[in-house]
Amino acid sequence: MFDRVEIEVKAGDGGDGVISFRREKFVPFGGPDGGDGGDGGGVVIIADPSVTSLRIFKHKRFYPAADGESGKGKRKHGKNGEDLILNVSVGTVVSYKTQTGGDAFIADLEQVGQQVVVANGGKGGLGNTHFASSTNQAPRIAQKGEAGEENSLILELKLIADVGIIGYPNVGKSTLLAAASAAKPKIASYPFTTLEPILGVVEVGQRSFVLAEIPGLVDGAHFGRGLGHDFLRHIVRTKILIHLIEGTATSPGEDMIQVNAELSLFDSALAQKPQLVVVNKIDLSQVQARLTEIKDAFSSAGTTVLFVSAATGEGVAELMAETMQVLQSVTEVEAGEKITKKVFRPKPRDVGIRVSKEGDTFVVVAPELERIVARTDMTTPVVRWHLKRQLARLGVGKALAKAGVKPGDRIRCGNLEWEWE
Ligand SMILES: Nc1nc2c(ncn2[C@@H]2O[C@H](COP(=O)(O)OP(=O)(O)O)[C@@H](O)[C@H]2O)c(=O)[nH]1
Ligand SMILES: [Mg+2]
Repeated sequence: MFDRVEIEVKAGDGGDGVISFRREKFVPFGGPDGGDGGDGGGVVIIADPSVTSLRIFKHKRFYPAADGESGKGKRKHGKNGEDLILNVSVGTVVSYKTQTGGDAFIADLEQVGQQVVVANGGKGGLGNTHFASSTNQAPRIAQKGEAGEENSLILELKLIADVGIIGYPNVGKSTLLAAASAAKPKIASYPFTTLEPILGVVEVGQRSFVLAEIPGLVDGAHFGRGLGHDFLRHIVRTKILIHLIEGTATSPGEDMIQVNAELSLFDSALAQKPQLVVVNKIDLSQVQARLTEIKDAFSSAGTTVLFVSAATGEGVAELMAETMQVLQSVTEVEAGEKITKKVFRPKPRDVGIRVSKEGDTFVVVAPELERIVARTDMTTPVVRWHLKRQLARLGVGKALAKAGVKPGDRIRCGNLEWEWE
């Protein structure tokens, strides 16, 4: 089970703006016509119901989106880089991996089609057309494209039940869950089991689904006590049910009808989910003796019934293969109904500016600013002017003032050094 992976994403860099001048036969000095660079593509993660695990992300770690193209002469804008879309399972929790090794929550992709931007593409640089002024009609400057964001991400698949096991107490729900998966539910220790859903992952060939025991629905345990939010969420999500029946019951068919009646009293939507009806405990001789009788009773009621022994494991693999098939057909129908809901970043990332002093130089640590300056040519005044605005926007000026910077002092940020003015 690959339920947690770490990947690196990088949004595309913005294309550079260009320096170019119009060349026309009879015009001696054409004006500037350098186009802007295209924006880099972003990296977007989207919840896709056809992705059943995060397994594919194990094979590759680095996911870069396309860069923007450089601008061209004749004011031609460079092509924007395409977004890189990563499809993940519904129920994937996306977090940033922080520098200190912790993780910072970004989004919980709970619904089909839900998406989140995990790295923003760099803006394309401006071509020299933007820098013409009355005093400089032939500007020889253009902006470089901005670098795309780079992030380390953690993708975690929060298990959500696909299949629920229902049935009266003691029919063997916990035992079946334990037999089919690696889950370790408590067996027969509590009359009302626990109200926390117990989940297990069932692997069938290359595919898998999440199986949950749904306790307490039909034995009245929900009355008065209320079911936890988590529990209800699983019940709602469950796509199909395994209805487990006690093989030693006086009338197994009657039991099924009773449980379904109680189920619809509890939640009519749940009662309408497709069911696989399964008789348990066929290892017991008294059950063996009446297999045909049980089968006939169910089939005259219009229901096909399967037989297993959760205790010995007999018929369990076949039941799980059957469950997988039914689940797939149900999921395919659902995937047809597209729900799209956008999620945006819950809060802007911490700009986190710190100023320290190394000798006479003030060192500014500001990740966002470092990203901006990484590709900036500081020798031109316009670029310096842009940088100043960014410094103000990010509050770097304030931080420096607090640190006691004076005009003429050296400032360093990333690979860039300049004089405070
Ligand atoms: N003989 C036999 N006993 C079983 C089988 N499955 C479960 N049991 C027993 O039935 C009792 C109730 O099982 P449990 O899984 O806790 O039922 P739950 O209340 O539906 O979760 C336990 O004593 C189990 O050992 C089975 O296939 N054969
Ligand atoms: Mg149980």
